[in-house]
Amino acid sequence: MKLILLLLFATAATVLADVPSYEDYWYVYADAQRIDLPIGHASPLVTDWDGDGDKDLFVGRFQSGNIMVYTNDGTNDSPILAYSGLLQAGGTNLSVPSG
Ligand SMILES: [Ca+2]
Repeated sequence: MKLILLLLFATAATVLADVPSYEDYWYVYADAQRIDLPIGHASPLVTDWDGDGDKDLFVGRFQSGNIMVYTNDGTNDSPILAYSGLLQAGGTNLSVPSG
């Protein structure tokens, strides 16, 4: 009985210790306008796309599957995002199918 209680306590302590905490949400702006997707289900990716040392933003869109590219004209601490268009290859918009 003591062993079971000890295991339960240890399990509960582990679960409680792993509870994540989240910050409040915030909006992301590009070209001084809030990035807003009409359908939602955005898939963001932050990476240094152009190799200039600051993080850029990619946003995959549900339904069309297109990927919007926002380059960072600011810094990593104070990003200033500018819409650069849809991600393309060979002049064609790339699309990632859903489903
Ligand atoms: Ca960059």
